[in-house]
Parts: sequence; structure tokens; C-alpha cells
Amino acid sequence: MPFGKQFAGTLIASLTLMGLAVAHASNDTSGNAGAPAMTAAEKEVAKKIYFERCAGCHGVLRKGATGKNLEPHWEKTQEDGNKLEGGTLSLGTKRLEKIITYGTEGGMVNYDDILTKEEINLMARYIQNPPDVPPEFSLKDMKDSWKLIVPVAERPKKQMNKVNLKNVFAITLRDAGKLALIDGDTHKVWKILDTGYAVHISRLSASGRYVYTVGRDGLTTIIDMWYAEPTTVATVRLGSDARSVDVSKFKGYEDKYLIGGTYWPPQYSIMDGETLEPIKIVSTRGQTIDGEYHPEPRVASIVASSEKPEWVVNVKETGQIMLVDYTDLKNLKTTTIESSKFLHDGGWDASKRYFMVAANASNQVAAVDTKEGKLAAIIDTAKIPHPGRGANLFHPEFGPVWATGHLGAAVVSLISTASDDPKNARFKQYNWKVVQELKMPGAGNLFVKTHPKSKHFWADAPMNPEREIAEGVYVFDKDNLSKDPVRLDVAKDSGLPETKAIRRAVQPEYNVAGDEVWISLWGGKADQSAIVVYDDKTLKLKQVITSPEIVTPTGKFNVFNTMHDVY
Ligand code: DHE
Repeated sequence: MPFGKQFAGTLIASLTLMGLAVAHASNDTSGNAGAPAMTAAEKEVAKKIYFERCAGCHGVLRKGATGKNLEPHWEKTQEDGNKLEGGTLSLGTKRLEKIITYGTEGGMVNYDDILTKEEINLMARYIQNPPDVPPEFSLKDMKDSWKLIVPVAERPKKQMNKVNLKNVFAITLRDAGKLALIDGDTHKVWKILDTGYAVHISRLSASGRYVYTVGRDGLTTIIDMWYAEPTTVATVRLGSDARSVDVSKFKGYEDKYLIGGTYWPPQYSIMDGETLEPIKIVSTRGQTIDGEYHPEPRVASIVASSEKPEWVVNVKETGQIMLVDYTDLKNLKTTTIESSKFLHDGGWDASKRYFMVAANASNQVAAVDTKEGKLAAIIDTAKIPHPGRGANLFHPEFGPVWATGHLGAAVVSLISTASDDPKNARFKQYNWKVVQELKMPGAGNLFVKTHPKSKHFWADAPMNPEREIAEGVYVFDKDNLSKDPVRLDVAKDSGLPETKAIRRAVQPEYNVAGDEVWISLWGGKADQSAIVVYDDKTLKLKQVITSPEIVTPTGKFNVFNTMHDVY
């Protein structure tokens, strides 16, 4: 599954590798016996490239997750007692150079036009040496990094601007290290803020006043939209690599706390929701669902429950889903639910009782019952489910269904979800099954989206290697899901000149009214990109938001829809 070659950062390495089988690791080689020699300066360069392009999939310790194990040597005893072993040392520099240059059938992208020949040789040698283990990050480190730019008492007492905050879009400008806040009513860029390296997601405070960002450099920021112009009021570092944050949303705890999950070190941290003052760190190291110790269980998606004062924390490598009760942080109670390995992203079902999370390397989706605090089901799906937050539809034949796209299969899966509504009792027999697969023009989907007021359902395919597929989005009719989707040519509609690199159409996001859909046209770092806005009813182009500042836009988070989990 080759990926967008023009994109810098972990994106390429990580998502592109999602199709790879997981080779379980055990013992590291100690020392670098037999590994090609490297100078200290070479190692520093390689370390940076590894972190930016490889660690997302292969892990910092290189034990593999969605990408393969990349330790110099690994051994594994199978259930039948047979021993398996392998490693980068046994592959050697020439073979590794080939893999990095041309990619593999299994999903590794070709790096020949991302890295120079010298860099490829450097990386081939580097991964035969033992992994560099980054430092741990303690509560003290967090506290030392904490910057309270404006104390709460000095912030505005009321909204100082006339912007309809509910319809603001927070948009990641990935490779620019910035966040754009765009007024959804006027389609005008309101403010572009510095956020640190490659913000991954934005989330909203329960009040809708604050935007939180979290980036691949582990930096979290809180932006106050009550000022005349949005202003960053605090920042804190969670570790050296992070992907997720969410606030406490349960009644009585609104915005009291913020939780952040890190890839490195593998842990989650709890902070004050308005100041980001660090309060507590909890490690996620421990046993996988198979009972093996894992030293790097990274925190993937986190979401605040509406059933209880809890966060759902999904731990990738262990396959454990933790329900973290935030009512008493000193005597922290967590419920640990065994599910399936390599948990990634997910979203709520229509009732908001069940959290649906993709275990993408296992080709499964786990459903957690947050009311009962237990696993509801594990559902087998097509290859590599990647829902983003997924989408909720009412299927004429199967009732409430939650949808996920797939990186590894040309379908969107519809999973029947349980419902407490007696009207839906007749659909019970279908619950927790894939009831329909909608045909997509190819694999490589990342995000699907709908809105309760819309008759459409949108899916992208940015990771498909074909320009024709990746530059478009696909719109299904909710009343006739078996009908082929309408293709909208986002790259063409943007009016921007064609570039050598594919411009990926990524992540449909609705406005607050549910009558517009915004798509990022994600071009190369040196190219101008755009946000392309469609009328959801007519599917006609409405507006192209572009300027030289719109560089590599990816995730978009409409304030209201993000606050209330509308999808
Ligand atoms: Fe994401 C969500 C991890 C690559 C855009 N991404 C998530 C979440 C996780 C995650 C754990 C869920 C957060 C949550 O809900 O709390 N993403 C990873 C990776 O590990 C991976 C594969 C590689 C990496 O090194 O980061 C990766 N992701 C990407 C991209 O390359 C994307 C397409 C572009 C980008 O900006 O980096 C990308 N990820 C997104 C977006 C969301 C996301 C837009 C939020 C979707 C939503 O609607 O909530």
C-alpha cells in the first residue's frame, strides 16, 4: 500500500505500514555486535529520521505494532513450542536498503523519493543497531515544561468577539506546525497559531470556549477563543510523542481535568483543565491480552464518557481498554478491559453508550459498554479498519449501525449496534455483526463522516496509491446505500494547479448546521493546499479556502460537532 510520498513526518512511515503483519518480539540484542558502524553524528541524524518517519508504526523500541518488528534480533516461541527468530541484522544492509527504497507488498512504502540514497543507507545501518531509548518523562519534567501564559483570573470574563464559536473549525496545518481557526459562517481564516510539530488532533472544552491541541512532539496547548483573537493561554509537554487528549465532561466535572495520552513514554497524564497544571502520570506498561509483558504500550484514542465520570483510554500494544474514573485522582480507580491488540482510533455509537475502537492490525473492532464497564463484543471486519470517529446511520433493514472505513480493503463496513430503545428491539439479532459492506473504488480510506441532518455519508481514500482515487471523495446516499457513491474530484474542484505529487483529499467534516462538508486537500509541504467546501445537499462546490498559509491541512474539528460527538 504505497503512500503519499510527498508528505514529511511520521505519516508516511506509519500509516503506510498499517498493512504489515506484526512480528512479535522478545529479546533485544545487547550491544551492537555485528551491526554496521556509525559515527555519533550519523546516529543523531538517523535517530531524528526514525522518530519522524518510522516510530509511529514500528514503535520507539522497534517491537512492531502496525509496522513490523525492527529489532536487530528477535526470538519468539510459538504455541507449538517451535522457535521463530529474525531481525534486521539477519536481513543486512543491502536487503534493508531495498525494502526502504522500494517498499514491500505487505504495505511498507517506498522511500526512494522521500529520502536520499545516503539517508536510506544510513537508516538501513541504523536499524541494525540497538534502538535508542528516549528518556522517561516524569511529573517533575512535565511541571518544568508547563507554561501558564495567562492565569484564569486574567482571561476575558465574556466572549470578546462576535464569531459564532460553535461553527469555528480548528484545522491542523500539519507540516507547518500550526493550527488554523477558520470561521465556519464566513469561511474566513480567523487566526493561525503556532502549536509545535505536527498537531495530531484538536479537542474542545465542554464549554466550547477552549481548543486543546496535541502534537507529535508531545506538546499540548490550550487556546482561548473568548479573546478578540484566539490566544494560547497555557502549554505543557506530555512526553516526547503524543496523539490524544480529552477533557472531563461528566456533569459536575466539566473541564475540571484534561487527560493526555503519550506514545513515548507509554503513559497518560492528568492535568488541570483550564491551566494545564500537571497533576498525575500513570504508566501503561504491563501485560498484553496474551499475558506477555510489553515495555511500550502506547496510548491511542482517548474519549470522555457521558455515562460516567470516566475516560476511555485505549492502549495500543496491550489491547487493554482502561476506563479511568476521575472522581478521586489520589485513589485512582480503573477498570481494565481485555479486547484486541493494536487499538487505534474510534468513536461512539448513536446511543453514546458503546465506544467502538479499531484494533486495526487484528482486523477487528472492539465495542465497550461504558454503562456496564465491560466488553460488549469484538467484531471481525475487513482488513485494517480505520474509522477516525466512525459514523452513525439508521439502516432501513438493520437499524442503528456504526460505520468504519478500511485502509486495507475497498469497503466501508456497517456494524449493527445495540440500542436500549424498544423501537429497535427487532434489530437485536444483528447486533455486533458487520451487516453490510459498502463498495469503495479502492482501499486506503482513513475517515468517514455523516450528520444526523444529512441524507449523505462521506468517505475519503487518501491513502490509495492511485491519484484518481486519492484526490476524490465518495458520497453515499443514506436512503440507498447499495448504490455506488458519487465521486467528487476535490483536487480539480480546488482550482489549484496540478502538482507532481498526489494531493490527498482527506477527512470530511460537517459544519454545525450539517449542510456543508469541508475536505482538506493535502498537498506537499512546498505546495499550496486548500480546504474545499461542498454543499451537502446538492454536492456542488461551495467555496475553496486557500492562501499561501494553508500548508498541509489534515484534521478539521468543527467546534460543536467535536464537543457533542456528532458523526
Ligand atoms: Fe492519526 C486520530 C494515531 C497518522 C490524522 N490518530 C488519531 C488517533 C490516534 C492516531 C491514536 C485517535 C486520537 C483520539 O481520538 O484520541 N495517526 C496515528 C498514528 O499512530 C499514525 C498512524 C502515525 C503517526 O505517526 O502519527 C497516524 N493521522 C495520521 C496521519 O498521517 C493523518 C492522516 C494526518 C496527520 O495530521 O498526521 C492523521 N488522526 C488524524 C486525524 C485524527 C486522528 C484527523 C482525528 C480524527 C477525528 O475525527 O477525531
